[in-house]
Amino acid sequence: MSCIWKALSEQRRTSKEIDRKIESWIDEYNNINKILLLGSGESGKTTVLKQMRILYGKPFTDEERIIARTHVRYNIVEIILQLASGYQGLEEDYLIKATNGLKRMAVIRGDITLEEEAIKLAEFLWMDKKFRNAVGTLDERKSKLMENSVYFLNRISIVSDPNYMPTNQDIILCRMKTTSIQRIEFEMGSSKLPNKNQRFWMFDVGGQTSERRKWIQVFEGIHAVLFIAACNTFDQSTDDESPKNKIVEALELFSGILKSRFLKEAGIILFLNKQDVLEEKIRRGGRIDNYFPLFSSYTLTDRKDGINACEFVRARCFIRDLFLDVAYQQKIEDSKDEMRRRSYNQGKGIRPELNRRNRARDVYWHFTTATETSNVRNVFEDVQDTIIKWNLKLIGAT
Ligand SMILES: Nc1nc2c(ncn2[C@@H]2O[C@H](COP(=O)(O)OP(=O)(O)OP(=O)(O)O)[C@@H](O)[C@H]2O)c(=O)[nH]1
Ligand SMILES: [Mg+2]
Repeated sequence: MSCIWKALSEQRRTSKEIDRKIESWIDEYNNINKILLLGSGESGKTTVLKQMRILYGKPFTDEERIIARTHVRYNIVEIILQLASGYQGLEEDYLIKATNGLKRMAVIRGDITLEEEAIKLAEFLWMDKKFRNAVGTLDERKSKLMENSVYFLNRISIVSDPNYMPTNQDIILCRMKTTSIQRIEFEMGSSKLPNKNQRFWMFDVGGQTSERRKWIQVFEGIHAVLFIAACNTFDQSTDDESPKNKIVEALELFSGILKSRFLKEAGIILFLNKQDVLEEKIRRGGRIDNYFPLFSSYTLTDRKDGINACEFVRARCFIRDLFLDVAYQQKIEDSKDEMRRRSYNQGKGIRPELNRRNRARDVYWHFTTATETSNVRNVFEDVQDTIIKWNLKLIGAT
C-alpha cells in the first residue's frame, strides 16, 4: 500500500514540477517580443533575419559558413546558367559541353567534390571570352538576373578556391529559398528603457505560395508583423499559372494579413525593401506607368517626401502609398467592426475591454535596403521604439 502512495505522491510532484515549468515558460514567452517576418517570396525576409543575427545575435559558426559556402557556389552556378539560357550563340562544342555539364551538376548538392567541380566549371565559362560574347554583356540582362549577380560574378575566383569561407556579406547576399520555419533570439538595449534589455524572438517563414499554409503555425501571440515588400518588382510577374504583377501580389498578401483574425492583436510594420535595386532600375529608365498607369498623374503632397523630388523618390512614394491605401481601407473596415462590437457590448451591459490595442491599426513604414547592415540597424532601432510604445499602451501606461 505504502508503495502505491509513494508512487502517487511522486507522480503528483512530477506533475506539479511540469506545471511550474510550463508556467515559467509561459511567463518567459509573454515577456518576449515576438516578431513575425512576412511577405512574398524573395522580398528579403531571411536577409532581415540574417542581419539581426549579425547585429545582435550569435556570430555565424564555421558549420553554418560551410553550409552557406555550398549555397554561394550554387548561386553562382545558377547565375551562369541563367546567363547561358536562351542564347543561340553558344555554338562552340566545348561551351555546349561545359554548359550541359553544369546543368547536370546544378541539380545535385551535398557532395563537396561535385560542388568544387561545379564552381570550377562555372568559373571556366565566365572567364571564357567566347562565352561572354555569346551571352552578351551582363548589364543588358541584369534586370532578369538575381539582384546580386554582379557581386558574385566579381568574386568567382575567390569563391572557387577550395579554402574559401563565406564572409558575412556573402551570406547576406546569397539567395536560398526558405522552406521551413526558423526562429532566432536576441536582446537589445534601448534609450527609451535604459535599464532593461528587451528580448526578441524573430520568426522567418517561406514566402513562396506553396509555403504560405505554414505561416499559421507561428501566428499565435505575435506582437508585431514585419511585412517586407520588394519595391523593385513593379515590372515583374509571378510564375504561377495565372501570372500576376508582383507588386499586386504583395498588396493582396498584405491585405490578407491585415484581415487575418489571428493577427488582429499584432502591430504592423511595413518594410519597403530593395530600395537600392529600385533606384538603379528607375535610373536606368524603368517606367512604373507601364504597369501602374496611375503613376503618371501621381504627385507628392507631403513636404517630408520632398518637393520637385527626382523620379526615384516619386516612384518609391507611389509604391508606399499603394500599400498605405490598402491599410487605410482596412482601418476603415476595422473601425466599423469596433463600433459595432462596442454598441453590441453596451446593449448587453458588457464593459468595454481595457488595455486592448485598438483594432483599427496604423501601419508604420520604412524604406529599406536589407542587404545594408547599417540601414537595417537604424531602421530596427525605430522598430524597437515602436514596439516599446505599443507595449506601454497595452499595459495602460500611456
Ligand atoms: N540588392 C538587394 N538585394 C536584396 C535586398 N533584400 C534582399 N535582397 C536579396 O534578395 C534575395 C532574396 O532575399 P531573401 O531574404 O532570401 O528573400 P525571402 O523573402 O526570405 O524569400 P523566401 O524565403 O523565398 O520567402 C537574396 O539574394 C538577398 O540577398 C535589398 O534590399 N537589396
Ligand atoms: Mg526566406
